[in-house]
Amino acid sequence: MVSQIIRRLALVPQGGNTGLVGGSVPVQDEIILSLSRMNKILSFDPASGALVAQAGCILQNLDDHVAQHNFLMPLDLGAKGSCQIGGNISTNAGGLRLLRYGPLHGSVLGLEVVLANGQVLDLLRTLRKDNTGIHLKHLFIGSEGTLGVVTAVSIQCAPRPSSVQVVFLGLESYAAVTQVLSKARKMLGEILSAFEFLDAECMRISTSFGSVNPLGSAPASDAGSTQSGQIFPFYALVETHGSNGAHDREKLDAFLEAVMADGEACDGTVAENVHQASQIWKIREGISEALPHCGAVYKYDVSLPTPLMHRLVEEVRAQLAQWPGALALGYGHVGDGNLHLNIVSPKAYPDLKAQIEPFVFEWVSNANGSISAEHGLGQMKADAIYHTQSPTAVDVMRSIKNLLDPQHILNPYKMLPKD
Ligand code: FAD
Ligand code: 2HG
Ligand code: ZN
Repeated sequence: MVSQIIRRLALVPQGGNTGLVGGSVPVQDEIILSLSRMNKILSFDPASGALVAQAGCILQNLDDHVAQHNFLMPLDLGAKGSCQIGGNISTNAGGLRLLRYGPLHGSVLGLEVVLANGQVLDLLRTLRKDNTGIHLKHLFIGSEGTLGVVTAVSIQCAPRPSSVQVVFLGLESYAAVTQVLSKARKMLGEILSAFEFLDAECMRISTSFGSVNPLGSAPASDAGSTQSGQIFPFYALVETHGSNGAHDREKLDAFLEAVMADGEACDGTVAENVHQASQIWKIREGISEALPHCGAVYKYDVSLPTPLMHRLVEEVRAQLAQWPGALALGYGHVGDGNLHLNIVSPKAYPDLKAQIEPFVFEWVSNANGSISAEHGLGQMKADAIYHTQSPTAVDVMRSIKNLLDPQHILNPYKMLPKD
């Protein structure tokens, strides 16, 4: 670190390199600082659920560790087998169960961070409550390695649910998705742990590359089949986490009866075992990995008022006719108002991005949404920050950057726009 200050060598902190906005990839000649060998679990307190670990620990390994004590990591995402907890914190990753366990700003108890001047900022406490001054840890959650290198983390884990139920529903319209969401919130209440949606295009692509549609003609256990049977315009994946199987199932059955009786869901299936539950999750989690098989992929990760989420996909779709083969598809964390709009195209059209991207960003901005809900800005979206943040807010961000990293050696060219 000291020689870096003298020589002003820039570096890019890199975790699992699963980020989707190029944050962990050098732009010029920056040195990659891999955290992979900082992979030790330092402590776990089964009384409080506080886990302390080095930043390079893989999320799945941490979850496996706390599972031995009947606890669960408070975040989960499709990249859990490779992403690292330091990367999760630096991107403020959202994921599949934010609806239930909240954002990392709530569950991170403390951090150890190496600053640009080489000092170690030790904030690695395990206290739930600590109002002694400014909460500095929050500066590093979601700042994408631009303010410091996270080297260790203390995080509040949640009790592992003894009862997990997973339901998959076929729906006729996006309006039905939002109606089913409100019913799930009301009728499942405290046990609701995830509410995800996908449209028909996502289902087609996910089932073409290994996932099986449990509402199609192929049996749910027939892994690897590409037979998807009837495709509904929309699907919802609803999950509950609870502590009493009989009670949770009763609530779930009442919810299913209501959504069927009111005509909001056309068809549905409840996972009867862990294998079926993971087959259903595979359809949802497999979308992102299936997309590159279709050719070029353009990714947008936006926050929008829930009722508007799929309208954006439809408006983008209407504009794609000029690029043969290009398709827009929508899915995501509808329970958090987070849409993943992806455009896939058999070949990369240079003008597609140039024309569609400003349209998407303006649309989101006019709807008071965010142009990056959970993936961050990295190098791909940094210049779009003004669609969501005011010039004053960006100025304050720059001042913080200049204070903590006056030489701009930590992940330069990322997150903040060019001057
Ligand atoms: P990297 O990609 O290595 O780095 C990401 C950023 O964090 C970079 O700017 C990097 O410089 C910085 N960084 C990494 N480690 C440190 C550190 N120790 N200190 C300081 N800075 C650091 N994201 C979601 O939010 N929700 C999802 O549901 C989700 N699902 C995904 C599914 C798939 C299949 C894939 C491929 C990605 C998904 N992502 C998701 C995106 C990605 O997995 C997350 O952003 C993840 O948190 C990145 O972790 P990482 O360790 O791979 O970080
Ligand atoms: C997900 O929720 C991830 O699956 C990835 O955030 C989203 O690839 C994407 O667009
Ligand atoms: Zn996501």
